[in-house]
Amino acid sequence: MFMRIDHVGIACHDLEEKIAFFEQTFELTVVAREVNIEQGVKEAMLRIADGEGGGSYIQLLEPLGPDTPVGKFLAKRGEGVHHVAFGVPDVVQAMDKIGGRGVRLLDERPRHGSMDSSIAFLHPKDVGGMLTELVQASERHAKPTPNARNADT
Ligand code: MC0
Repeated sequence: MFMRIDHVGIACHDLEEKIAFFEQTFELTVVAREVNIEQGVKEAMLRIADGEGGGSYIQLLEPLGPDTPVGKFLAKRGEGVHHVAFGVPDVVQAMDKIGGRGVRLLDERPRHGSMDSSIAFLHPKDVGGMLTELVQASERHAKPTPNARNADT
């Protein structure tokens, strides 16, 4: 069912500061940036590798406010790994299968994710304490344009 680790989402207080750290320390490149109102985040994707059907990334997440999933996470736990996202070929099919196996779905239907992907979350309490995201990549997600440092998408 899982094709790859699509991304690791990291919650931070200051997106620009964290981008600079990841670029300078690990020589990663930002390939997309987005403000996702529905999810309450400002985020950046830094490419690790390309792959068939989708790449893999570090996703840096700054909350748009305290009363958002990432805002609440930061208040409770501080900065750190917020979720792990797995690439799937068909997110609706994966939701049906996983939901049918007793794991709580946090989304009734797929939502808009980074780089036009379709995403859905699974309850962390049902996945060993790990907030888990399913990602069906778009073509753009699989082959992002490099150097989107200042391009909000
Ligand atoms: C909460 N919990 C977590 C967690 N967040 N455990 C592991 N990782 C996390 N990130 C734990 C809490 O400690 C608590 O455990 C229990 O789950 C319930 O949490 P809560 O604090 O009572 O509830 P809420 O209101 O904070 O909700 C948590 C929940 C929520 C995961 C349901 O954040 C959610 O629906 N998240 C999915 C959407 C999301 O995270 N969006 C932002 C990323 P105890 O033991 O204390 O009961 S958007 C994104 O990433 C997009 C842009 C993309 O990838 O493209």
